[in-house]
Amino acid sequence: MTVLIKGGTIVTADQTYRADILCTDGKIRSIGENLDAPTGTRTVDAGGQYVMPGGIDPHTHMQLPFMGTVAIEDFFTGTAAGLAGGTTMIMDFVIPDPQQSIMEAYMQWREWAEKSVADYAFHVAITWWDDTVSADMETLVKEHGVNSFKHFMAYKGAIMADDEILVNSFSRAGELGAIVTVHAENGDLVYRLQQKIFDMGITGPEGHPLSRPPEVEGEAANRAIRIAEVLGVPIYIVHNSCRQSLEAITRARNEGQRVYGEVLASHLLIDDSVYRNTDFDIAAAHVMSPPFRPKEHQSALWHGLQSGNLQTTATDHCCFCADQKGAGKDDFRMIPNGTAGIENRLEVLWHHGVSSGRLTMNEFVAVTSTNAAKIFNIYPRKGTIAVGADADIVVWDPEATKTISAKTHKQNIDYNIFEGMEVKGCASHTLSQGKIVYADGELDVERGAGNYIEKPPFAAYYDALRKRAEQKRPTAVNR
Ligand code: DUC
Ligand code: ZN
Ligand code: ZN
Repeated sequence: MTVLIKGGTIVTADQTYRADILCTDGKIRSIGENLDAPTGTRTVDAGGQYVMPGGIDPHTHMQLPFMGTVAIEDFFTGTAAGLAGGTTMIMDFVIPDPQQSIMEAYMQWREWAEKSVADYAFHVAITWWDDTVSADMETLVKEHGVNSFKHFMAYKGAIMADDEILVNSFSRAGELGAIVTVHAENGDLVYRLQQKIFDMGITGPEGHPLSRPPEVEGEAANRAIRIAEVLGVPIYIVHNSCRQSLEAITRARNEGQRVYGEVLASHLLIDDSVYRNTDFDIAAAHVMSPPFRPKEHQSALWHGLQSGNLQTTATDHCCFCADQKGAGKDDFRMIPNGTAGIENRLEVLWHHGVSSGRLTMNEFVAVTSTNAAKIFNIYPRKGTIAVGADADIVVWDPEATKTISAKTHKQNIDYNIFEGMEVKGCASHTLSQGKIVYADGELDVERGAGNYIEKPPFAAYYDALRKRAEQKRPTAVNR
């Protein structure tokens, strides 16, 4: 398919300019004024609209087996919902059970993801440790395009990585030229607090945030950052929800450490009052970890994005319906953790970020697409509008308005955490691999059309690190 996007204003992370874009064979072939199109070309009229790189959501969990159930949004429905909101690529997580071969788990997730309608990549979680895990990490980096390993510092007794696992895995990731990522919450503290709160008779969803205060997140973020510092490995902290973890990141970045931080659109916009809703289904629908926080944390997180100490936005899209959440009716510890948002991330961030003056349009592109592509080393194939880049593009109508609702969303979940939010600025068209897959409210997707995107290791970062280490090594002269 050849597609001409005509008359729009291109917005990338560093430029805003008027030009047409011609896409063929999945790539951006030319960019210029008044481009001619070969016969048979489909034209998208982008007059009065912005043309931006498609969103990259670096944090999703499609069809994740978790807490005794399975997230009901699968790779097909989830990537389709993403396209409807202008997100053209996801990075999902392979999460092996403890003692399960990580290679076997990776193959399982690859198979599940074959039905994706948009491009995808994987982070692989390290949930246990032995020599086979170490060897499989090497195979994943060298033969399968995995350059990021995830560690859950929470979920004690299940997938939690303790300090010994963190040290072993971070060290191995460094040898392989990979980046490490963490879910930062002190799992031992969470476990203790959950027990205490439950024993006090607080059994409903309001117990969830009480058992995971910001301090447990700040402590874990700081610990992971310092372990990464000692071992000389770059680190990415997922879903920062509070001032404490942002401060840990900011401090380390000010010291020159390669530390990156992600924030969820939901943590920027939703506060902890949702857990005090007396309707169990509504309160439980918001149970995710880390939990939503008191409002003052939202301002801190916006400031983190504005200052560049947080670089990416994500959703942690992980869908459980009311009947699944009901498993924790009498015990908040049993409520499956997860909320949705892949379809709405761009529009809520545009409305509350760009329209409110918190972010420029270019910063919006950076935090929804470009920075994730750069941090995970797939730039400029993804994350920008440039000749030769993948034709993953969103045409954005800044005048379109909508009221977000579970009644109309395409996500496979019975609740929308942004229910009733009115937004101005929405995707009018989405192109994935140069094909128009979403236009004026309708999806036109093909099961299995999504490609697996390999993420190469970080040669440049590790070269720089080696040079620094050599310079610091004592010699006969300066000893
Ligand atoms: N947090 C969630 O809320 N769901 C999935 C995993 C996670 O860390
Ligand atoms: Zn997490
Ligand atoms: Zn997650």
